[in-house]
Amino acid sequence: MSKEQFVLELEKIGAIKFGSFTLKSGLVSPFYFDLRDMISYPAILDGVADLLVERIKDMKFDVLTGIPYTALPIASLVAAKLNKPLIYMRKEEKAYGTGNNVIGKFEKGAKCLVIDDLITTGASKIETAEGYEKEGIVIKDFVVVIDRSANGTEELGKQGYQLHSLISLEEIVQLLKDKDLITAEKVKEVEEFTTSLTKSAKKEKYINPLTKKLLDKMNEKKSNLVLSLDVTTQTEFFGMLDRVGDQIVMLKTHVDIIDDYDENFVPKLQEYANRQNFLIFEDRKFADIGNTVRHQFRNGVYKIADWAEYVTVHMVAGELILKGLFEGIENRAGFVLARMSSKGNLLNETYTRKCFEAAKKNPQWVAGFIGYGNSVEDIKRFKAKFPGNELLMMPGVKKEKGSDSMGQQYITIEEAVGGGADCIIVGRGILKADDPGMEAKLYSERAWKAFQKRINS
Ligand code: S5P
Repeated sequence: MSKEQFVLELEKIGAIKFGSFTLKSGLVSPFYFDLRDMISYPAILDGVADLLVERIKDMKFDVLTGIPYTALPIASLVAAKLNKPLIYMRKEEKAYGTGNNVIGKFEKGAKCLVIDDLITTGASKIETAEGYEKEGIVIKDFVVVIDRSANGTEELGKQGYQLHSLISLEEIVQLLKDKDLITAEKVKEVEEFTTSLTKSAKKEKYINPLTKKLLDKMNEKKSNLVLSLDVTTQTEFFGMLDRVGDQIVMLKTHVDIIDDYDENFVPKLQEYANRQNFLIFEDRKFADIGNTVRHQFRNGVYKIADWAEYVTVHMVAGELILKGLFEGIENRAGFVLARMSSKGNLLNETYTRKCFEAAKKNPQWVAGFIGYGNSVEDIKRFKAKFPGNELLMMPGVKKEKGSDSMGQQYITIEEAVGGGADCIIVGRGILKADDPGMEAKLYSERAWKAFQKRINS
């Protein structure tokens, strides 16, 4: 089957349609592609498998996969035709044990070629690659049947992947126009639609005022060190601030662990913040329904909203938690916990992606993400998926890699910042040092140097 015949067959079975379609994102698209039903037409399935074989037969790879569900049967046929082993990834991550997320036989370090039906933004491809990479499989190339993306090649390229496609949207449009299957008007509509997508993909991104405030303070103080002041008395708290406050850009508190908290605590903290020139971030990790977090933030003993400009927010209750927290108040924003540093935490890739989607929809309430990665590469990939200009705040940082006995994991200052952390959040690395003042200076200088190096490269 030729490429042209294949496109005409797809049109006949309704897998490619031109009209007016409302997408999940709310955008109205002049075309709609859905290759799911193709498997029920043996001649078409065989035809596309032959075309893919032709496209990839000279590429170097050890195993082949297809992204479930649509591309998996296609990849099976291609693998059989090429006499290559097939593997695939469970759609749901196994909740227990290690590994076994990949079905099929492969050697560690095997090079895998990934087949998919379509590409729109490239985000799900990157997620797939990360899943395989975790299992020791190397991904470099993706082959899609139809490329309908505005900038998929660039997006994958940024992550070091190469995109190959059988047919582009433009080719399909041209062919159907030549056969008088779509009108010139429709062709124009498609062109306008794709141009506007490309433009919006490149549009200047919004900066949250509190993101900017933190960036400005970092530059002013030449520090990207956030101190996590996890001590339990006011004497220890302010005693430690006397020694380290000048080195930090921001102070992270857990106000509820102070045994002798009283009405003097907040005014004193504010006086220190003014004098030592740092911002205040209460790590309250809100996680309840909107109405409850609104009270937890604004009322009660601590009245956090009165004094903490930044707070941490879990997304487990859904994105309306942001409305509950921040609606109607000025100059407050959240750091969304998109990944955690603790061993065995339940935040998986899908959850992380949902955090990004929530932030994208509510940029006025999100200053950044809390996140952790276990290597420079891992952090880079994570950071590349941030929807806008949010900052990456990274806990689990020490001078040396390691862990504690209660699940905390640590990477080094240079790995954290080199990978993409904008601020490092450090507690015990400084608090437990013989000379916390000197130690804070050392952390601050090393983190700032690594930050300058990354920004300038
Ligand atoms: O995933 C996370 C998120 C946070 S905010 N892992 C963390 O460790 N934190 C916080 O960072 C944690 O609550 C603690 O206050 C700090 C790390 O402290 P350290 O003593 O381990 O450096």
